[in-house]
Amino acid sequence: PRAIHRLDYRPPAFLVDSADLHFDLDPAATVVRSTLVLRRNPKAEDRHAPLRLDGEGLTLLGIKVDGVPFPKTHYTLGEDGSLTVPNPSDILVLETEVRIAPEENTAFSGLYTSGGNFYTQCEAEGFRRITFFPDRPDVMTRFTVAITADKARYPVLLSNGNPAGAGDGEGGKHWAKWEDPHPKPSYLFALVAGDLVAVSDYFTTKSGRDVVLNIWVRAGDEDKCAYAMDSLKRSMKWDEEVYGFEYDLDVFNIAAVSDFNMGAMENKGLNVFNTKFVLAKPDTATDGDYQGVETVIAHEYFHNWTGNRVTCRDWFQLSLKEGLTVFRDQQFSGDQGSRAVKRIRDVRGLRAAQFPEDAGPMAHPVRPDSYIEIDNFYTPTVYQKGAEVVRLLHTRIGAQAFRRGMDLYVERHDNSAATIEDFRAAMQDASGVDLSAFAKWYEQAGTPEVTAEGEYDEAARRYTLTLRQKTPPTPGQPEKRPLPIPVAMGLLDAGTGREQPTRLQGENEARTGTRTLMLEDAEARFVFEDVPAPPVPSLLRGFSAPVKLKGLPLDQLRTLAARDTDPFTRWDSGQQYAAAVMLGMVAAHRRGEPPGFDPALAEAVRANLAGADADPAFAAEALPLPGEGFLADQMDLADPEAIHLVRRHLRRRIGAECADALRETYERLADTGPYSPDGASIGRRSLRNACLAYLAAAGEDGMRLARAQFDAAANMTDVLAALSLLAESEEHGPAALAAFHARWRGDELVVDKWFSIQAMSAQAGTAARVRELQRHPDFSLRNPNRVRSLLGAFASGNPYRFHNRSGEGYALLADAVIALDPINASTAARLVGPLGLWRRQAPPLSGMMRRELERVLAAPNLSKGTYEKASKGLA
Ligand code: HT7
Ligand code: ZN
Repeated sequence: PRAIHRLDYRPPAFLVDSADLHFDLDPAATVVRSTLVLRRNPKAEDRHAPLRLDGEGLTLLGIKVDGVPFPKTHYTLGEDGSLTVPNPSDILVLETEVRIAPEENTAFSGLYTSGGNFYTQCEAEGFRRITFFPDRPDVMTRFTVAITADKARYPVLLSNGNPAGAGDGEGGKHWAKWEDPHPKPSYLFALVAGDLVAVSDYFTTKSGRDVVLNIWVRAGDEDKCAYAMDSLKRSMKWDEEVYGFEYDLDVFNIAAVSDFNMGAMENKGLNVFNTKFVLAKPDTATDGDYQGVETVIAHEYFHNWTGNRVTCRDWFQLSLKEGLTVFRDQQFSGDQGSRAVKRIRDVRGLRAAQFPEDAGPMAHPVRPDSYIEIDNFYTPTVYQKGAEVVRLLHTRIGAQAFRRGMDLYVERHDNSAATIEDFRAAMQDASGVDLSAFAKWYEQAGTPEVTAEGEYDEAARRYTLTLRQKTPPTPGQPEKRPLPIPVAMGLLDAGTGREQPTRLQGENEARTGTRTLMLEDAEARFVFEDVPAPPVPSLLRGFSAPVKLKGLPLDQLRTLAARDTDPFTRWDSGQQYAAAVMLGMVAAHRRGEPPGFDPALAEAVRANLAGADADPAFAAEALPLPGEGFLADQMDLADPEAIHLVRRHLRRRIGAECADALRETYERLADTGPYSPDGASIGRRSLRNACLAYLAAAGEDGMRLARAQFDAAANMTDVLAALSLLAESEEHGPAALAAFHARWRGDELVVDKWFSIQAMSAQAGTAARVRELQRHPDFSLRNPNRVRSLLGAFASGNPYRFHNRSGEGYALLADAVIALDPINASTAARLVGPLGLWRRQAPPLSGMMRRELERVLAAPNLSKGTYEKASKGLA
């Protein structure tokens, strides 16, 4: 397969002023008639270029140009499915009629059926599977859509924009027309049709317009839409208040579908959502699910301005809309509850997914330079690191200038397709700050490592902080340049732990609170004056840059964990301290020595519980030990087994040593009132379940507590927290899992949880169980949620058992990828990822992983996406 390169971008030869589409829906044979008004692009480089329209798997039934049938000799159909007119006139009206088979579309890209209804997914390149079109984001077109379908089977007919008429036709059919007044790229096209019901509400915009809000679901799911609707209304209000962005259509539709490759899609006026991110009620959805609904609803809504009104020039600019929109949804969620806890969770996610990607074979810059399959670049780097880079700009120029920059960006690029440079230029022009050095953050892959070294001169009362940065090489980028790194910081007094005012050499006055140092070169020295005693530096407050901060001594980490004024650094220092201790224990375990125990870890748990009432949500973040993945990332070569055993040993020991305090907190936080997904209630449940996890690790008393919670809990958060603990017990696990399945077998999203819990079990037979579960009547390779819940959870969420010495975990994943690739290549390509990280394991595991990857690569007719992941993994 051929790679596409960023620098090969050329403006499109033709633009499409309008597209009139007509759909005659039928699962086996849908007919799509399209009328495109095309005109040569005045900005095109070649004034005589042919007209080329993308197409894939389309059966051409008819073609006319300017109303006249177009002879076969005047156009060609390419092997890739495209249609080329070698000698077009400069302005033409092209009519095509094609046939497609939505019910055979198992890739869920283009028009497909799910549960008897029709849905589309066009980002990134799905529209070409619906009709012939220049399917690239810089071609922005006004669309009108007419849909005809059997009225009894498909009573609801939806598309983008505003409704523009509906009526009955012949033979039991009916029709509906939709007009979208806003020009948009084809990837934002959407159509949904079927037997759906709406949960409706309305929102009055700041200029006083009423917008109808509908969430379309299958009958029976109406009672699970309230939180999505509430989140949508809060998002609409927030975007008006914080960015001045008002919604621009009369109606905002959301349709939920259970077969979907990703989380959701921001199609103009008709968002399509994975049911996982819409449906929530207390007895079926966990707190995490509620938070997921809020975030994804907000994210897709925010795309209306950052992505839809201003879109991307080409797919290399993907982070222009995704990084910016993730930044916006993070800001929104932070504003809904505790900013600090939200930040901790976001950083935890970044470290769990993006840092390993940046250190692996698929490492790429936030703005990639080339790709084989663009679907492979919807990555944590483009999304989460992209959001961090937007945050860097925000930190550098401040909130007010950032807002002015956003205004300018939209003013300059509304209704057009922009680049990452355009965004940076708007921020620069609005702030007057030279941001050119920040371009490197978009261009350079890899996670920078920052080390700090402090030196105190008692006689001069001077403290010198030296910061150094280094980014390890990544594939295709052996040499790295220094990046501009804002380091938000403060100084604590080492003795009292109190925050000190800071005065840098050359400054007239001392400052109180957090200040930001800019590390712009490989090394920088910062000299602080009037420092009365050796300080403890508190660095990277709020996680002010997406870097790894290394080398703080253990005693300083302990002081920071106990005393820092910045909640992020307080949390992070506790985690870093525990990680350092645990890695020491892992090394001891590998030498065959007994594990030992650092009493400071138990003290930290007790101190945390003693102060938990002030902020239970924060305490819940600080209580658990660092995860197995985080620990593995700190090692030159991971040792998943040793890490797991050390972590288990410590959990048991802390659970036993702190049993009284844990039990007391557990009892005190018992839920009394009705379920509520607000931040404080989530924090309390989360802390209580963290206590339960330690108690269950310590022994049978805790397990009995978990069993009692499992039996009595009235919300899914508490039921699932208990079940995940019981599943580790040979005595309680089988009965609890069977009871859970019997109770929830009719609810797809809950059955997903049942699969995941088993896939993430540390029990010895887990790999065999995962194989067996693939034959369970409820399992299907055709449903992406189910694939992710079983196979994704096993390979990414259970390092201990995935890296089982037998190699059976690797083999089962490779088998699944090979079986899934012909059905749904995009999901298969995502699934293969963990095998590509074989260099992080020691022999013989690394060799076994590599061989499985080779087996995937040797599979006949491999899709280009899976080929790209497997071949880059082996390179
Ligand atoms: N912009 C959306 C991306 C997306 C997608 C990409 C490839 C294949 C299927 C897909 N479904 C949705 C989602 C978002 O980031 O908002
Ligand atoms: Zn997005």
